[in-house]
Amino acid sequence: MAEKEAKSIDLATLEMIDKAAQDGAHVVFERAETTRPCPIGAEGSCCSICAMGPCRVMAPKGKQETLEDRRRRVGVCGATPETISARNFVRKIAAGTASHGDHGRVVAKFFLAVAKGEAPGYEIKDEQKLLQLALDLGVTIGDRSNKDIAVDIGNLMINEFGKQEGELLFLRRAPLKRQEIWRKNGVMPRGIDMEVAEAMHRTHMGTDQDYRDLLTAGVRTALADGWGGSMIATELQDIIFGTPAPVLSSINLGVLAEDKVNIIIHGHEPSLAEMMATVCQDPELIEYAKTKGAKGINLAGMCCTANEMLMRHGVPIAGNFLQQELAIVTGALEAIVVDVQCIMQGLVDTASCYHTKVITTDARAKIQGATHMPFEEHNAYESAKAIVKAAIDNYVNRGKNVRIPKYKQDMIAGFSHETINYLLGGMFRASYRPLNDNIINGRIRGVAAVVGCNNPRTPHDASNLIMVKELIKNDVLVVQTGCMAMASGKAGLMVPEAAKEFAGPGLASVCEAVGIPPVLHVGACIDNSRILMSTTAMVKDGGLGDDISDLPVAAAAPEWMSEKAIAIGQYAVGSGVFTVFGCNFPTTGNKEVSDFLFKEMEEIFGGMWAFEPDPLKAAQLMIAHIDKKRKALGIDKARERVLYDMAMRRALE
Ligand code: SF4
Ligand code: MSK
Repeated sequence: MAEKEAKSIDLATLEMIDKAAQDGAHVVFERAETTRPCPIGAEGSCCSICAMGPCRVMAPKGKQETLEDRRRRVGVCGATPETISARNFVRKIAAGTASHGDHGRVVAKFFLAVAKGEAPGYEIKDEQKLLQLALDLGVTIGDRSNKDIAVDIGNLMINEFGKQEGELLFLRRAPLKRQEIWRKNGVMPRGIDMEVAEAMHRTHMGTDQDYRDLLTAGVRTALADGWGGSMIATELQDIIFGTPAPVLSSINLGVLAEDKVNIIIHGHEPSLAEMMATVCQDPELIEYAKTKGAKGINLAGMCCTANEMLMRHGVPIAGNFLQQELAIVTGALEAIVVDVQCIMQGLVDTASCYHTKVITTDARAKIQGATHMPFEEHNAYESAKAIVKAAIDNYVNRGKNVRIPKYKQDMIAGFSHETINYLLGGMFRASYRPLNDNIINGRIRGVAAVVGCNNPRTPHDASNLIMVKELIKNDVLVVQTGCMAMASGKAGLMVPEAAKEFAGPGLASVCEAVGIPPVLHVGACIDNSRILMSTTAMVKDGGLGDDISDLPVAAAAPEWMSEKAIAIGQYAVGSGVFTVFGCNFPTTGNKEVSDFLFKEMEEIFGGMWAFEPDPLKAAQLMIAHIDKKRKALGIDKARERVLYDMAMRRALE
């Protein structure tokens, strides 16, 4: 059992790992055992960017290095371990920024098509947000039609990708002090694509070879993700698909249905998934499913496409990143329909043991052995219908080897920045004032963002659970995105009752008064941009300093694995947030580079990285940072006073 628990704390996952072994199906948990990480690459000490290498520049373990040895510990070109480590780190940032940016670009083009009426079946759903965005961007409203306003916004947003000079438009949303810090340090991103291209150029053999300069430039690249590509994707998706509001749903492999055609949507970009949700309600297709012996069609999600569909429509979630192959192992999945990012190629091999069809839909993400059924936005309904029909046709191939774990858990999601505003302040005076007040009076100690992926190098979902429970127990309100949000959802932390059971008395009293869980689901990975907006709103509402770095907030990615996570971490730190990563860290082989990230960045940007694989210790680091900020704001005493509040005493009793 102990060996099993080292893989996951999720019972549905453990049950399916066993079934996979019985069925002879290969899954990620097994591959993580047979394919061990390369220790040189893991610590960032390998360079493979030119054909004179790869060059390995690890420090000798356990012995003092002579100056001469240190001089010789360089790549063939003479690149120092610092340059190699920083280059590797910045390349991850560039890849992450490119991924979120490319997502944002596709959304911006799609938005423009919707605005022009060239994407039948889609429309502008959130007109209020459209007008708010027009105001933010300086787009004339007057008596113009929403369509004309949206066309202007679409063009402005597309322009953000190819812009050659100036500053990204959303950067002006940040607190003024933050903008000054960015300008002073020359890290205001100009155009999103340009920042990615420049990062790739800087890290090419023989270009930027000063690790501090590389890592500082990496901030500019990353800001082009958080305040650029990701924010564009979030904002425009909200306008065309609807801004999330609280919604009840359920999560884990138990959401799959024994007697229906099961379809999972997996990946990150929601345009197709939105149409899939509509098509699965089509009476003609439901009838068609019945002709094949099924009772209906059951749509569920995986990874961030799931988060998008959960947040806006309450579509249930089958699981997070490490569960994608296990959904196939149930034997009850007719099709797994994928778009981009975080899709394991292993799906195809797992599917070869069952009847599941792996269907790719995006021209940028095909998989050998999968069926490609392109999603055409101009013909969206028919594209989605063809995919759903293929899944229905596959129902008759479902074998007898079916076992759906019984585990599923209720959860509430849909906590967009706007929703939090309304919930706290009310419809007519939406604001973060009540949150700020509760932080100042000490009922809420601070706010922590716990985000990111799963990683089979650490027990699935375990670090998240330990960290989040420790935070809320200490009155820290937790906001989550990505696969970590799903881990908390599965563990029952995203229902209002969790406040009473798991939160400290101060946080619990606020959650009970507002009717929210102590752990808020904010969305997909790109929706970390919502957290940037929330922190900005906290600054602007007053009483907590004049910059994001003054706030009693912290961030973490305890089970990260993706390059996107590094980009997110760097833009969080570059925005002034203390950010702890667990599992492993890609610069541990180099003290100078790690010192820059873990220490020097705080002096420059007010935020810094930390690496702590023990989730309990990591949570305590976050709490200590929050307390440090409370002290600097002079509100640490307020927290002591609250311990003597009668309501708090009653709660304690
Ligand atoms: Fe080696 Fe330098 Fe080439 Fe990197 S760039 S592989 S360190 S020779
Ligand atoms: S899906 S990036 S595994 S959070 Fe966004 Fe999950 Fe990480 Fe992919």
